[in-house]
Amino acid sequence: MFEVITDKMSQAIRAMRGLNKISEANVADALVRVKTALLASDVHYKVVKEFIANVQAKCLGQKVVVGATPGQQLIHGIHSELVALLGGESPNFFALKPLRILMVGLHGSGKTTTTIKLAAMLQKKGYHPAVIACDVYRPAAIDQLEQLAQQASLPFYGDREEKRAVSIASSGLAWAKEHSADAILWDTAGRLQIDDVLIQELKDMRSAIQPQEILLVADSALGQEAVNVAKHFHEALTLTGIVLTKLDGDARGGAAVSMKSVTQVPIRFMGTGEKISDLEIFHADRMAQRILGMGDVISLVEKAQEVVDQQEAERLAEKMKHATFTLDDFLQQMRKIQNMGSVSSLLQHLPGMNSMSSEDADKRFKRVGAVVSSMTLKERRHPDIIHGQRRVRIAKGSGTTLADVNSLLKQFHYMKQMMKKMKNTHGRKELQQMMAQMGGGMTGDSLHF
Ligand SMILES: Nc1nc2c(ncn2[C@@H]2O[C@H](COP(=O)(O)OP(=O)(O)OP(=O)(O)O)[C@@H](O)[C@H]2O)c(=O)[nH]1
Ligand SMILES: [Mg+2]
Repeated sequence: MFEVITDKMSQAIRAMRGLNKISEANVADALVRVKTALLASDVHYKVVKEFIANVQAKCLGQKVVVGATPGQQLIHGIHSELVALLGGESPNFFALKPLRILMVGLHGSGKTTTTIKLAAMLQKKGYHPAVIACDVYRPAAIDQLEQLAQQASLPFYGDREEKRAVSIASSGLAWAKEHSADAILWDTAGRLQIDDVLIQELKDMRSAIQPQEILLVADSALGQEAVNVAKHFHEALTLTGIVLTKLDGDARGGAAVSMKSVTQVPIRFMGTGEKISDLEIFHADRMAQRILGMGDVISLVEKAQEVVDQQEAERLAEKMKHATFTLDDFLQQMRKIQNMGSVSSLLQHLPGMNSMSSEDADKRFKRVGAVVSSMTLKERRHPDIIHGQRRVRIAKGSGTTLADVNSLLKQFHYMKQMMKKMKNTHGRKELQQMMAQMGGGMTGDSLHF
């Protein structure tokens, strides 16, 4: 996802890490790379200009905070500016009931697919959705929506005799109300480009159905053009949100970054594949982290969830409650992480670790395994007894150094402390947090075996 912007921005960010002073000259210097990265990713030039000016103003006026290096502080400034650019925190989309949603967008942007994806998501959130086919132009458009609705077991309304989209929109509304739907989605026709006829039709539909949400579905590969498309649709219809589609493709990421800032319309969802489940809620902060290569601990947790089964989760949660989680369990978790696939791909999700080569990562994980394996059963269950001579023996036995052993124990101790704080939460949630903390705990000094 967004490889160009991610690669270039993370390169720019890496170069900043070592910065030991914030002065006008070296901030400007560092920001030249950021600027180039954004422009190369198709971010609109006006957006780039404003972004750089904001970061500069923010960073230069700031004193260096104790505990942070100037480089880190600059990165932090860029991150928060990027979050703001991507839209910050949006209000909860799922707060209203009933909810009427009009889906609009250019031809082939993914309206029909997204209508179904979103309806399916609403169903998961406890709504009773229904979808209404209002594309009367493209042959087979109605069939496409009907088939997808069937696949997702969603109520569907269409009228193949009626040629006026507005009439279908209205009769669909009445039908959906009769069927007690509390989230109604209208799929509409696309055009190759915005034209007056399309806009008038959408305006008429808007008057007829009074939607609370008008979502623009936009292909993220549109690049610079995305900004104009969003602007036009917004001027004509007053959009309430944007859905970016095809993020799984080779989009550079510029569209995402520019659209919100030019229109002030929040990005609400992102399509990440062709399957009905491939729709995610858009989070500006997670996307900013991803783009900057700072990793996304949350996706790591989600990935981890797929591997750790429910039973195991409950067993571990129980252990955590009593803080009897041992080094044995720790080792098992490490192995699970390894089994989740390439360690390096997982590490990309951890802050500060994405620059580590897969070789490095695998070596480090192996080292952890070796250290724990060199402990006796008793030591693994009661790590508190591992003092002086035992540490030396373990280091020798595992072919590591005393510092490696100390570091691992420190990290484990940190995890246990985190667990104690989590006594009140439950099962799977606890495990999620633990996995996230594991990520966080490994990123500090203690990681450097
Ligand atoms: N890979 C990928 N493909 C997608 C995504 N969203 C939609 N598509 C595909 O894009 C193509 C067009 O999607 P549609 O939903 O038919 O687009 P539309 O806007 O309704 O198109 P028209 O009705 O012709 O205007 C289909 O092949 C979809 O499977 C996505 O997030 N990722
Ligand atoms: Mg369609």
